[in-house]
Amino acid sequence: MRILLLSMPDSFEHTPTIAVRMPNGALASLAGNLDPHHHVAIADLVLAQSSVRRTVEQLMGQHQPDLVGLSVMTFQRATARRVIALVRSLNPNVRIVVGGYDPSLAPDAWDHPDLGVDAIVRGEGDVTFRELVRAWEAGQPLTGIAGLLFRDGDQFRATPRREAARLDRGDVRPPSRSARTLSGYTLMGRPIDVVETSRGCTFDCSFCSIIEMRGRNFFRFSIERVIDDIRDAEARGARSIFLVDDNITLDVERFESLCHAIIAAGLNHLDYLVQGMTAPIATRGETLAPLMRRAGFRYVFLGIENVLDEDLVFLKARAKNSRMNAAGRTNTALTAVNILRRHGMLVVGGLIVGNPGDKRESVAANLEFARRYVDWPYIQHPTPYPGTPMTRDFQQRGLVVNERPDDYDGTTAVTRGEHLDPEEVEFMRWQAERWMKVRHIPAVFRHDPWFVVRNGRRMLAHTFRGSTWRSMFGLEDEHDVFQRYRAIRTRERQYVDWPDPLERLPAPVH
Ligand code: B12
Ligand code: SF4
Repeated sequence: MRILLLSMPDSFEHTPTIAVRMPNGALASLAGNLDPHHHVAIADLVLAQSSVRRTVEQLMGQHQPDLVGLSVMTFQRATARRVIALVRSLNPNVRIVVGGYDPSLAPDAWDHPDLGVDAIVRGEGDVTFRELVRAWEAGQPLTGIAGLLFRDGDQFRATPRREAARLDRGDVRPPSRSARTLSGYTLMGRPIDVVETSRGCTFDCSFCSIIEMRGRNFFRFSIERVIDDIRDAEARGARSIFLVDDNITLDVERFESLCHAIIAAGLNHLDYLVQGMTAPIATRGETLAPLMRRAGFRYVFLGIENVLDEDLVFLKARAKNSRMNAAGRTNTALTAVNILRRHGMLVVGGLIVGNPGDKRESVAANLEFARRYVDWPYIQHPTPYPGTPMTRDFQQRGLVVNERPDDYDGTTAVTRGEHLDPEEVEFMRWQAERWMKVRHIPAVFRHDPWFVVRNGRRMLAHTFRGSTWRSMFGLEDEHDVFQRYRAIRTRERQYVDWPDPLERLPAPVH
Protein backbone atom coordinates (compact mmCIF):
# COMPACT_ATOMS: atom_id res chain seq x y z
CA MET A 1 0.00 0.00 0.00
CA ARG A 2 1.03 3.61 -0.47
CA ILE A 3 0.74 5.47 2.83
CA LEU A 4 1.09 9.14 3.64
CA LEU A 5 1.39 10.12 7.33
CA LEU A 6 0.82 13.73 8.34
CA SER A 7 1.26 15.71 11.55
CA MET A 8 -0.53 19.02 11.87
CA PRO A 9 1.02 22.45 11.26
CA ASP A 10 -0.48 24.13 14.36
CA SER A 11 2.23 25.27 16.74
CA PHE A 12 2.33 26.32 20.36
CA GLU A 13 2.95 29.84 21.68
CA HIS A 14 6.06 28.79 23.62
CA THR A 15 7.61 26.85 20.74
CA PRO A 16 7.32 29.26 17.77
CA THR A 17 8.32 27.74 14.46
CA ILE A 18 11.04 30.36 13.89
CA ALA A 19 12.99 28.62 16.64
CA VAL A 20 11.44 25.17 17.19
CA ARG A 21 10.33 22.70 14.52
CA MET A 22 10.42 19.15 15.82
CA PRO A 23 9.57 15.91 14.09
CA ASN A 24 6.52 14.07 15.37
CA GLY A 25 7.88 10.91 16.98
CA ALA A 26 4.63 8.99 16.53
CA LEU A 27 4.78 9.01 12.74
CA ALA A 28 8.31 7.62 12.47
CA SER A 29 7.38 4.94 14.99
CA LEU A 30 4.28 3.99 12.96
CA ALA A 31 6.36 3.86 9.77
CA GLY A 32 8.97 1.65 11.43
CA ASN A 33 6.32 -0.79 12.57
CA LEU A 34 4.57 -1.31 9.24
CA ASP A 35 5.45 -4.28 7.07
CA PRO A 36 8.45 -3.35 4.93
CA HIS A 37 6.81 -3.71 1.51
CA HIS A 38 4.63 -0.61 1.95
CA HIS A 39 5.65 2.73 0.51
CA VAL A 40 5.47 5.16 3.46
CA ALA A 41 5.96 8.93 3.36
CA ILE A 42 5.90 11.18 6.45
CA ALA A 43 5.26 14.92 6.35
CA ASP A 44 5.37 17.08 9.46
CA LEU A 45 3.32 20.03 8.28
CA VAL A 46 4.89 22.31 10.86
CA LEU A 47 7.75 22.45 8.34
CA ALA A 48 5.40 23.94 5.78
CA GLN A 49 3.29 26.11 8.05
CA SER A 50 2.91 28.93 5.54
CA SER A 51 2.07 26.68 2.57
CA VAL A 52 0.01 23.82 3.96
CA ARG A 53 -2.45 23.53 1.10
CA ARG A 54 0.21 23.59 -1.60
CA THR A 55 2.34 21.08 0.33
CA VAL A 56 -0.54 18.64 0.81
CA GLU A 57 -1.45 18.94 -2.88
CA GLN A 58 2.16 18.22 -3.85
CA LEU A 59 2.45 15.27 -1.48
CA MET A 60 -0.79 13.77 -2.75
CA GLY A 61 0.40 14.15 -6.34
CA GLN A 62 3.88 12.83 -5.67
CA HIS A 63 3.03 9.84 -3.46
CA GLN A 64 -0.45 8.93 -4.76
CA PRO A 65 -1.39 7.41 -1.37
CA ASP A 66 -4.09 4.77 -0.87
CA LEU A 67 -4.18 5.69 2.80
CA VAL A 68 -3.58 8.96 4.62
CA GLY A 69 -2.99 8.92 8.40
CA LEU A 70 -3.16 12.02 10.55
CA SER A 71 -1.74 12.55 14.05
CA VAL A 72 -3.84 15.09 15.93
CA MET A 73 -3.87 16.93 19.26
CA THR A 74 -7.09 18.54 20.47
CA PHE A 75 -6.22 22.12 19.51
CA GLN A 76 -5.40 20.88 16.00
CA ARG A 77 -8.83 19.35 15.41
CA ALA A 78 -10.18 21.99 13.03
CA THR A 79 -6.96 22.02 11.01
CA ALA A 80 -7.10 18.24 10.69
CA ARG A 81 -10.70 18.40 9.43
CA ARG A 82 -9.68 20.84 6.71
CA VAL A 83 -6.69 18.70 5.74
CA ILE A 84 -8.93 15.64 5.49
CA ALA A 85 -11.41 17.53 3.30
CA LEU A 86 -8.58 18.75 1.07
CA VAL A 87 -7.13 15.23 0.78
CA ARG A 88 -10.56 13.81 -0.09
CA SER A 89 -11.07 16.46 -2.76
CA LEU A 90 -7.81 15.33 -4.35
CA ASN A 91 -8.61 11.63 -4.09
CA PRO A 92 -12.17 10.68 -3.03
CA ASN A 93 -11.22 7.01 -2.67
CA VAL A 94 -8.30 7.44 -0.30
CA ARG A 95 -8.68 5.81 3.13
CA ILE A 96 -8.36 8.15 6.11
CA VAL A 97 -7.08 7.06 9.52
CA VAL A 98 -6.71 9.38 12.51
CA GLY A 99 -4.71 8.71 15.66
CA GLY A 100 -2.94 10.42 18.55
CA TYR A 101 -4.31 12.04 21.68
CA ASP A 102 -7.45 13.69 20.34
CA PRO A 103 -8.91 10.88 18.25
CA SER A 104 -8.01 8.42 21.03
CA LEU A 105 -9.65 10.37 23.81
CA ALA A 106 -12.46 12.10 21.94
CA PRO A 107 -13.45 9.61 19.20
CA ASP A 108 -16.95 11.17 19.01
CA ALA A 109 -15.37 14.22 17.43
CA TRP A 110 -14.15 12.10 14.54
CA ASP A 111 -17.04 9.88 13.50
CA HIS A 112 -19.29 12.36 11.68
CA PRO A 113 -20.06 10.98 8.19
CA ASP A 114 -19.34 14.37 6.54
CA LEU A 115 -15.82 14.19 7.85
CA GLY A 116 -14.93 11.03 5.98
CA VAL A 117 -12.73 9.26 8.54
CA ASP A 118 -12.54 5.49 7.94
CA ALA A 119 -10.76 4.39 11.11
CA ILE A 120 -9.71 5.81 14.46
CA VAL A 121 -6.73 4.24 16.18
CA ARG A 122 -7.01 4.50 19.97
CA GLY A 123 -3.92 4.68 22.15
CA GLU A 124 -0.57 3.40 20.94
CA GLY A 125 -0.71 2.87 17.21
CA ASP A 126 2.38 0.88 16.27
CA VAL A 127 0.81 -2.57 16.31
CA THR A 128 -2.81 -1.54 15.71
CA PHE A 129 -1.95 0.41 12.57
CA ARG A 130 0.18 -2.44 11.21
CA GLU A 131 -2.70 -4.87 11.72
CA LEU A 132 -5.21 -2.44 10.19
CA VAL A 133 -3.11 -1.98 7.06
CA ARG A 134 -2.61 -5.75 6.79
CA ALA A 135 -6.34 -6.40 7.09
CA TRP A 136 -7.26 -3.76 4.50
CA GLU A 137 -4.61 -5.06 2.13
CA ALA A 138 -5.88 -8.63 2.48
CA GLY A 139 -9.56 -7.60 2.42
CA GLN A 140 -10.10 -9.12 5.87
CA PRO A 141 -12.52 -7.93 8.58
CA LEU A 142 -11.32 -5.40 11.15
CA THR A 143 -13.27 -6.81 14.08
CA GLY A 144 -10.31 -8.80 15.42
CA ILE A 145 -7.99 -5.78 15.70
CA ALA A 146 -7.84 -4.35 19.23
CA GLY A 147 -7.64 -0.58 19.78
CA LEU A 148 -9.75 0.47 16.82
CA LEU A 149 -12.95 2.24 15.84
CA PHE A 150 -13.87 1.76 12.22
CA ARG A 151 -16.61 2.81 9.83
CA ASP A 152 -19.09 0.09 9.01
CA GLY A 153 -21.74 1.56 6.69
CA ASP A 154 -23.23 4.58 8.47
CA GLN A 155 -21.88 3.61 11.86
CA PHE A 156 -18.61 3.32 13.72
CA ARG A 157 -17.84 0.05 15.47
CA ALA A 158 -15.39 -0.23 18.35
CA THR A 159 -13.10 -3.15 19.10
CA PRO A 160 -11.73 -3.88 22.62
CA ARG A 161 -8.97 -1.68 23.97
CA ARG A 162 -5.39 -2.70 23.29
CA GLU A 163 -3.01 -3.30 26.20
CA ALA A 164 0.01 -0.99 26.38
CA ALA A 165 2.92 -2.34 24.33
CA ARG A 166 5.67 -4.14 26.24
CA LEU A 167 8.69 -2.21 25.09
CA ASP A 168 10.98 -4.48 27.10
CA ARG A 169 9.77 -7.46 25.07
CA GLY A 170 10.35 -5.84 21.71
CA ASP A 171 6.69 -5.17 20.85
CA VAL A 172 7.67 -1.91 19.15
CA ARG A 173 10.29 -1.84 16.42
CA PRO A 174 12.65 1.13 15.91
CA PRO A 175 11.33 4.21 14.11
CA SER A 176 11.83 4.79 10.41
CA ARG A 177 13.20 8.29 9.95
CA SER A 178 14.00 7.64 6.30
CA ALA A 179 10.28 7.94 5.50
CA ARG A 180 10.35 11.68 6.23
CA THR A 181 9.90 13.75 3.11
CA LEU A 182 10.24 17.34 4.34
CA SER A 183 13.31 18.92 5.88
CA GLY A 184 14.07 21.82 8.21
CA TYR A 185 13.74 20.40 11.72
CA THR A 186 15.43 22.75 14.14
CA LEU A 187 15.96 23.79 17.70
CA MET A 188 17.31 27.31 17.50
CA GLY A 189 19.41 26.58 14.45
CA ARG A 190 20.55 23.05 15.35
CA PRO A 191 18.95 20.11 13.56
CA ILE A 192 16.81 18.23 16.07
CA ASP A 193 15.26 14.79 16.33
CA VAL A 194 13.14 12.99 18.91
CA VAL A 195 13.99 9.70 20.62
CA GLU A 196 11.93 7.63 23.04
CA THR A 197 13.52 5.72 25.90
CA SER A 198 10.32 4.73 27.75
CA ARG A 199 6.55 5.15 27.61
CA GLY A 200 3.99 5.76 30.30
CA CYS A 201 3.72 7.13 33.79
CA THR A 202 2.49 5.87 37.14
CA PHE A 203 1.40 9.25 38.51
CA ASP A 204 -2.08 10.61 37.90
CA CYS A 205 -1.91 14.40 37.61
CA SER A 206 -5.46 15.59 37.02
CA PHE A 207 -4.64 17.67 33.92
CA CYS A 208 -2.63 15.04 32.06
CA SER A 209 -4.02 12.82 29.30
CA ILE A 210 -1.53 10.04 29.70
CA ILE A 211 -3.43 7.79 32.10
CA GLU A 212 -6.66 7.77 30.09
CA MET A 213 -4.60 7.19 26.97
CA ARG A 214 -2.69 4.12 28.11
CA GLY A 215 -3.40 3.30 31.78
CA ARG A 216 -0.94 3.65 34.65
CA ASN A 217 2.16 1.81 33.57
CA PHE A 218 5.78 2.43 32.68
CA PHE A 219 7.71 0.41 30.12
CA ARG A 220 11.31 0.90 29.11
CA PHE A 221 13.22 0.28 25.88
CA SER A 222 16.60 -1.36 26.41
CA ILE A 223 19.49 1.07 26.75
CA GLU A 224 21.16 -0.56 23.71
CA ARG A 225 18.14 0.19 21.56
CA VAL A 226 18.07 3.80 22.78
CA ILE A 227 21.75 4.29 21.95
CA ASP A 228 21.21 2.81 18.47
CA ASP A 229 18.25 5.11 17.99
CA ILE A 230 20.28 8.19 18.99
CA ARG A 231 23.02 7.06 16.57
CA ASP A 232 20.46 6.74 13.80
CA ALA A 233 19.15 10.25 14.53
CA GLU A 234 22.70 11.61 14.53
CA ALA A 235 23.54 9.85 11.28
CA ARG A 236 20.58 11.60 9.70
CA GLY A 237 21.90 14.97 10.76
CA ALA A 238 20.51 15.60 14.26
CA ARG A 239 22.67 17.71 16.56
CA SER A 240 20.12 17.93 19.35
CA ILE A 241 17.89 15.19 20.68
CA PHE A 242 14.63 15.56 22.55
CA LEU A 243 13.88 12.53 24.73
CA VAL A 244 10.08 12.60 24.49
CA ASP A 245 9.38 10.10 27.29
CA ASP A 246 6.26 10.78 29.29
CA ASN A 247 8.27 10.62 32.50
CA ILE A 248 11.89 9.47 32.30
CA THR A 249 12.51 10.48 35.93
CA LEU A 250 10.32 7.65 37.25
CA ASP A 251 13.41 5.45 37.21
CA VAL A 252 16.39 7.58 38.17
CA GLU A 253 18.83 4.69 38.28
CA ARG A 254 18.03 3.80 34.69
CA PHE A 255 18.27 7.46 33.70
CA GLU A 256 21.76 7.50 35.21
CA SER A 257 22.67 4.34 33.29
CA LEU A 258 21.44 6.00 30.13
CA CYS A 259 23.66 9.03 30.79
CA HIS A 260 26.65 6.70 31.30
CA ALA A 261 25.79 4.87 28.07
CA ILE A 262 25.53 8.13 26.11
CA ILE A 263 28.96 9.16 27.39
CA ALA A 264 30.47 5.72 26.70
CA ALA A 265 29.06 5.74 23.17
CA GLY A 266 30.64 9.13 22.50
CA LEU A 267 27.24 10.67 21.83
CA ASN A 268 27.61 13.38 24.47
CA HIS A 269 28.60 16.01 21.91
CA LEU A 270 24.90 16.26 21.04
CA ASP A 271 22.58 18.58 22.97
CA TYR A 272 19.81 16.79 24.85
CA LEU A 273 16.45 18.00 26.10
CA VAL A 274 14.31 16.09 28.51
CA GLN A 275 11.29 16.57 30.72
CA GLY A 276 11.07 15.47 34.33
CA MET A 277 9.57 15.82 37.77
CA THR A 278 11.09 18.07 40.40
CA ALA A 279 11.04 15.60 43.35
CA PRO A 280 13.51 13.02 41.97
CA ILE A 281 15.81 15.78 40.73
CA ALA A 282 15.73 17.47 44.14
CA THR A 283 16.36 14.16 45.90
CA ARG A 284 18.87 12.51 43.56
CA GLY A 285 20.11 15.57 41.68
CA GLU A 286 23.52 15.80 43.35
CA THR A 287 24.60 12.65 41.50
CA LEU A 288 22.16 12.78 38.57
CA ALA A 289 22.66 16.40 37.48
CA PRO A 290 26.46 16.33 36.94
CA LEU A 291 26.04 13.11 35.02
CA MET A 292 23.30 14.63 32.86
CA ARG A 293 25.53 17.57 32.10
CA ARG A 294 28.41 15.28 31.11
CA ALA A 295 26.03 13.39 28.84
CA GLY A 296 25.13 16.63 27.06
CA PHE A 297 21.79 17.59 28.60
CA ARG A 298 21.16 21.27 28.02
CA TYR A 299 17.47 21.97 28.60
CA VAL A 300 15.35 20.30 31.27
CA PHE A 301 11.62 20.84 31.16
CA LEU A 302 10.43 20.70 34.77
CA GLY A 303 6.78 19.94 35.46
CA ILE A 304 6.66 22.38 38.38
CA GLU A 305 2.93 22.95 37.74
CA ASN A 306 2.51 25.38 40.65
CA VAL A 307 4.50 26.66 43.60
CA LEU A 308 1.50 26.85 45.95
CA ASP A 309 0.51 23.80 47.89
CA GLU A 310 -3.25 24.16 47.51
CA ASP A 311 -2.89 24.39 43.74
CA LEU A 312 -0.70 21.28 43.67
CA VAL A 313 -3.39 19.43 45.59
CA PHE A 314 -5.98 20.55 43.02
CA LEU A 315 -3.71 19.47 40.14
CA LYS A 316 -2.96 16.18 41.90
CA ALA A 317 0.69 17.01 41.30
CA ARG A 318 1.86 17.30 44.92
CA ALA A 319 3.59 13.94 45.21
CA LYS A 320 5.84 14.54 42.22
CA ASN A 321 6.70 18.06 43.38
CA SER A 322 7.41 17.59 47.07
CA ARG A 323 9.34 15.48 49.54
CA MET A 324 9.15 14.71 53.22
CA ASN A 325 11.83 16.00 55.54
CA ALA A 326 12.10 17.09 59.19
CA ALA A 327 10.00 20.18 58.42
CA GLY A 328 7.20 18.07 56.91
CA ARG A 329 6.28 17.97 53.21
CA THR A 330 8.12 20.65 51.25
CA ASN A 331 7.95 21.79 47.64
CA THR A 332 10.90 20.56 45.59
CA ALA A 333 10.69 23.02 42.67
CA LEU A 334 13.31 25.47 43.87
CA THR A 335 15.78 22.78 44.96
CA ALA A 336 15.47 21.04 41.58
CA VAL A 337 15.90 24.30 39.67
CA ASN A 338 18.96 25.26 41.70
CA ILE A 339 20.66 21.88 41.25
CA LEU A 340 20.12 21.86 37.49
CA ARG A 341 21.28 25.43 37.05
CA ARG A 342 24.30 24.91 39.28
CA HIS A 343 25.34 22.11 36.96
CA GLY A 344 25.06 24.30 33.90
CA MET A 345 21.64 23.24 32.57
CA LEU A 346 18.78 25.49 31.58
CA VAL A 347 15.34 25.10 33.09
CA VAL A 348 12.16 25.25 31.05
CA GLY A 349 9.54 25.89 33.73
CA GLY A 350 6.16 24.25 33.23
CA LEU A 351 3.60 26.05 35.41
CA ILE A 352 -0.20 26.13 35.39
CA VAL A 353 -1.91 29.33 36.52
CA GLY A 354 -5.60 30.19 36.74
CA ASN A 355 -6.79 27.22 38.76
CA PRO A 356 -10.31 27.50 40.22
CA GLY A 357 -9.24 28.84 43.61
CA ASP A 358 -6.53 31.18 42.31
CA LYS A 359 -6.55 34.82 43.35
CA ARG A 360 -4.40 37.54 41.78
CA GLU A 361 -1.74 36.95 44.43
CA SER A 362 -1.50 33.23 43.65
CA VAL A 363 -1.04 33.87 39.93
CA ALA A 364 1.45 36.64 40.71
CA ALA A 365 3.43 34.35 43.06
CA ASN A 366 3.84 31.75 40.31
CA LEU A 367 4.80 34.34 37.72
CA GLU A 368 7.33 35.79 40.13
CA PHE A 369 8.79 32.33 40.72
CA ALA A 370 9.13 31.85 36.97
CA ARG A 371 10.69 35.28 36.55
CA ARG A 372 13.33 34.58 39.18
CA TYR A 373 14.14 30.93 38.66
CA VAL A 374 13.21 29.76 35.21
CA ASP A 375 15.24 30.17 32.01
CA TRP A 376 12.39 29.65 29.57
CA PRO A 377 8.79 29.99 30.76
CA TYR A 378 6.29 27.36 29.69
CA ILE A 379 3.32 28.69 31.60
CA GLN A 380 -0.14 27.48 30.73
CA HIS A 381 -3.73 27.65 31.91
CA PRO A 382 -5.75 24.67 33.04
CA THR A 383 -7.10 23.18 29.82
CA PRO A 384 -9.91 20.61 29.70
CA TYR A 385 -8.33 18.08 27.36
CA PRO A 386 -10.68 15.17 26.63
CA GLY A 387 -10.78 12.36 29.13
CA THR A 388 -8.75 13.90 31.94
CA PRO A 389 -10.00 13.97 35.55
CA MET A 390 -9.62 17.76 35.50
CA THR A 391 -11.96 18.04 32.55
CA ARG A 392 -14.66 16.03 34.32
CA ASP A 393 -14.23 18.20 37.41
CA PHE A 394 -14.43 21.48 35.45
CA GLN A 395 -17.48 20.30 33.54
CA GLN A 396 -19.31 19.20 36.68
CA ARG A 397 -18.62 22.56 38.28
CA GLY A 398 -19.63 24.47 35.14
CA LEU A 399 -16.23 26.16 34.90
CA VAL A 400 -15.54 25.64 31.19
CA VAL A 401 -16.25 28.98 29.52
CA ASN A 402 -14.88 28.23 26.06
CA GLU A 403 -15.94 25.06 24.24
CA ARG A 404 -13.90 25.69 21.07
CA PRO A 405 -11.21 22.98 20.96
CA ASP A 406 -9.09 25.13 18.60
CA ASP A 407 -8.47 27.38 21.60
CA TYR A 408 -7.23 24.48 23.75
CA ASP A 409 -3.64 25.38 23.05
CA GLY A 410 -2.67 25.80 26.69
CA THR A 411 -2.07 29.54 26.52
CA THR A 412 -5.70 30.55 26.01
CA ALA A 413 -7.59 30.65 29.31
CA VAL A 414 -10.73 28.62 28.63
CA THR A 415 -11.90 27.94 32.19
CA ARG A 416 -12.97 30.33 34.89
CA GLY A 417 -12.13 30.38 38.57
CA GLU A 418 -13.96 31.59 41.66
CA HIS A 419 -12.10 34.87 41.92
CA LEU A 420 -10.58 35.73 38.57
CA ASP A 421 -11.86 36.35 35.09
CA PRO A 422 -10.06 34.00 32.62
CA GLU A 423 -9.06 36.85 30.36
CA GLU A 424 -7.41 38.65 33.26
CA VAL A 425 -5.34 35.56 34.14
CA GLU A 426 -4.33 35.20 30.51
CA PHE A 427 -3.37 38.86 30.39
CA MET A 428 -1.21 38.54 33.51
CA ARG A 429 0.61 35.52 32.11
CA TRP A 430 1.11 37.07 28.67
CA GLN A 431 2.36 40.35 30.10
CA ALA A 432 4.93 38.68 32.38
CA GLU A 433 6.12 35.96 30.05
CA ARG A 434 7.23 38.12 27.14
CA TRP A 435 9.99 39.70 29.20
CA MET A 436 11.09 36.38 30.64
CA LYS A 437 11.59 35.14 27.08
CA VAL A 438 13.73 38.17 26.19
CA ARG A 439 15.98 37.41 29.15
CA HIS A 440 16.85 34.02 27.65
CA ILE A 441 18.32 35.50 24.45
CA PRO A 442 21.89 35.98 25.82
CA ALA A 443 22.06 32.26 26.77
CA VAL A 444 20.97 31.31 23.25
CA PHE A 445 23.46 33.78 21.78
CA ARG A 446 26.35 32.21 23.69
CA HIS A 447 25.43 28.77 22.32
CA ASP A 448 24.20 29.64 18.83
CA PRO A 449 25.30 33.20 17.96
CA TRP A 450 24.48 32.96 14.25
CA PHE A 451 20.97 31.82 14.96
CA VAL A 452 20.37 34.91 17.11
CA VAL A 453 22.04 37.23 14.61
CA ARG A 454 19.86 35.87 11.81
CA ASN A 455 16.59 35.41 13.68
CA GLY A 456 16.72 37.60 16.80
CA ARG A 457 14.59 40.35 15.27
CA ARG A 458 11.92 37.90 14.08
CA MET A 459 11.88 36.16 17.45
CA LEU A 460 11.33 39.45 19.24
CA ALA A 461 8.65 40.42 16.73
CA HIS A 462 6.90 37.13 17.41
CA THR A 463 7.12 37.46 21.19
CA PHE A 464 5.87 41.05 21.11
CA ARG A 465 3.28 40.74 18.36
CA GLY A 466 0.53 43.26 18.89
CA SER A 467 2.97 45.92 20.15
CA THR A 468 3.44 49.28 18.44
CA TRP A 469 5.89 52.14 18.89
CA ARG A 470 3.25 53.89 20.98
CA SER A 471 2.84 50.92 23.30
CA MET A 472 6.60 50.55 23.63
CA PHE A 473 6.80 54.09 24.98
CA GLY A 474 3.95 53.43 27.40
CA LEU A 475 1.50 55.60 25.45
CA GLU A 476 -1.02 52.83 25.04
CA ASP A 477 -2.80 50.61 27.53
CA GLU A 478 -1.26 47.11 27.61
CA HIS A 479 -4.77 45.64 27.48
CA ASP A 480 -5.16 47.10 23.96
CA VAL A 481 -1.90 45.44 22.91
CA PHE A 482 -3.13 42.18 24.42
CA GLN A 483 -6.35 42.36 22.37
CA ARG A 484 -4.34 42.98 19.19
CA TYR A 485 -2.07 40.04 20.04
CA ARG A 486 -5.11 37.78 20.51
CA ALA A 487 -6.56 38.86 17.16
CA ILE A 488 -3.24 38.12 15.44
CA ARG A 489 -3.09 34.71 17.09
CA THR A 490 -6.60 33.88 15.93
CA ARG A 491 -5.64 34.77 12.35
CA GLU A 492 -2.46 32.70 12.61
CA ARG A 493 -4.55 29.63 13.38
CA GLN A 494 -6.00 29.52 9.87
CA TYR A 495 -3.32 27.23 8.54
CA VAL A 496 -5.25 25.55 5.75
CA ASP A 497 -6.90 27.44 2.96
CA TRP A 498 -9.74 24.95 2.63
CA PRO A 499 -13.25 24.85 4.15
CA ASP A 500 -13.93 22.90 7.32
CA PRO A 501 -16.57 20.28 6.43
CA LEU A 502 -18.13 20.47 9.90
CA GLU A 503 -17.95 24.20 10.39
CA ARG A 504 -21.67 24.77 10.37
CA LEU A 505 -22.40 21.85 12.66
CA PRO A 506 -22.07 22.09 16.44
CA ALA A 507 -18.59 20.70 17.18
CA PRO A 508 -18.52 18.13 19.97
CA VAL A 509 -15.79 18.87 22.48
CA HIS A 510 -15.54 15.67 24.46
C1 B12 B 1 6.93 15.28 23.52
C2 B12 B 1 5.66 16.06 23.72
C3 B12 B 1 5.62 17.34 23.19
C4 B12 B 1 6.74 17.94 22.37
C5 B12 B 1 6.46 17.58 20.89
C6 B12 B 1 7.66 17.06 20.15
C7 B12 B 1 7.21 16.42 18.86
N1 B12 B 1 7.21 17.16 17.78
O1 B12 B 1 6.85 15.27 18.85
C8 B12 B 1 6.53 19.45 22.65
C9 B12 B 1 7.25 19.86 23.93
C10 B12 B 1 6.97 20.41 21.54
C11 B12 B 1 5.04 19.46 22.94
C12 B12 B 1 4.26 20.55 22.79
C13 B12 B 1 2.92 20.55 23.01
N2 B12 B 1 2.19 19.57 23.57
CO1 B12 B 1 2.89 17.85 24.00
N3 B12 B 1 3.47 16.19 24.63
C14 B12 B 1 4.56 15.53 24.42
C15 B12 B 1 4.50 14.19 25.17
C16 B12 B 1 5.34 14.33 26.44
C17 B12 B 1 5.00 12.96 24.41
C18 B12 B 1 4.45 12.81 22.99
C19 B12 B 1 5.28 11.80 22.25
O2 B12 B 1 6.06 12.13 21.38
N4 B12 B 1 5.16 10.53 22.60
C20 B12 B 1 5.84 9.44 21.89
C21 B12 B 1 4.99 8.98 20.68
C22 B12 B 1 5.59 7.79 19.98
O3 B12 B 1 3.75 8.60 21.23
P1 B12 B 1 2.37 9.30 20.81
O4 B12 B 1 2.59 10.69 20.41
O5 B12 B 1 1.36 9.04 21.86
O6 B12 B 1 1.96 8.46 19.53
C23 B12 B 1 1.42 7.16 19.62
C24 B12 B 1 -0.11 7.16 19.64
O7 B12 B 1 -0.66 8.37 20.10
C25 B12 B 1 -0.53 6.83 18.26
N5 B12 B 1 -0.60 7.88 17.24
C26 B12 B 1 -0.20 9.14 17.26
N6 B12 B 1 -0.44 9.74 16.09
C27 B12 B 1 -1.01 8.83 15.28
C28 B12 B 1 -1.44 8.91 13.96
C29 B12 B 1 -1.98 7.78 13.35
C30 B12 B 1 -2.41 7.85 11.92
C31 B12 B 1 -2.10 6.58 14.09
C32 B12 B 1 -2.65 5.38 13.44
C33 B12 B 1 -1.67 6.49 15.41
C34 B12 B 1 -1.12 7.62 16.00
O8 B12 B 1 0.51 5.95 17.85
C35 B12 B 1 1.76 6.47 18.31
C36 B12 B 1 2.75 5.35 18.46
O9 B12 B 1 2.32 4.41 19.41
C37 B12 B 1 2.96 14.05 25.44
C38 B12 B 1 2.51 13.17 26.57
C39 B12 B 1 2.82 13.61 28.01
N7 B12 B 1 3.16 12.71 28.86
O10 B12 B 1 2.78 14.75 28.34
C40 B12 B 1 2.49 15.53 25.44
C41 B12 B 1 1.12 15.83 24.85
C42 B12 B 1 0.96 15.01 23.60
N8 B12 B 1 1.21 17.25 24.50
C43 B12 B 1 0.09 17.87 24.63
C44 B12 B 1 -0.09 19.25 24.34
C45 B12 B 1 -1.48 19.80 24.59
C46 B12 B 1 0.93 20.03 23.85
C47 B12 B 1 0.91 21.54 23.62
C48 B12 B 1 -0.37 22.17 23.10
C49 B12 B 1 1.35 22.25 24.87
C50 B12 B 1 0.61 21.88 26.06
N9 B12 B 1 -0.46 22.56 26.32
O11 B12 B 1 1.05 20.98 26.78
C51 B12 B 1 2.09 21.73 22.67
C52 B12 B 1 1.68 21.75 21.19
C53 B12 B 1 2.64 21.12 20.27
C54 B12 B 1 2.77 21.78 18.95
N10 B12 B 1 2.33 21.14 17.88
O12 B12 B 1 3.27 22.85 18.83
C55 B12 B 1 -0.99 16.99 25.18
C56 B12 B 1 -2.04 16.57 24.14
C57 B12 B 1 -3.43 16.55 24.75
C58 B12 B 1 -4.49 16.58 23.71
N11 B12 B 1 -5.62 15.99 24.02
O13 B12 B 1 -4.34 17.14 22.67
C59 B12 B 1 -0.14 15.82 25.79
C60 B12 B 1 -0.83 14.48 25.83
C61 B12 B 1 0.25 16.24 27.23
C62 B12 B 1 -0.95 16.54 28.08
N12 B12 B 1 -1.20 17.82 28.33
O14 B12 B 1 -1.66 15.68 28.54
N13 B12 B 1 4.61 18.23 23.34
S1 SF4 C 1 3.97 13.06 36.15
FE1 SF4 C 1 3.90 13.99 34.08
S2 SF4 C 1 3.37 12.31 32.66
FE2 SF4 C 1 2.92 11.62 34.75
S3 SF4 C 1 0.73 12.03 35.04
FE3 SF4 C 1 1.87 13.81 35.85
S4 SF4 C 1 2.05 15.26 34.11
FE4 SF4 C 1 1.43 13.25 33.26
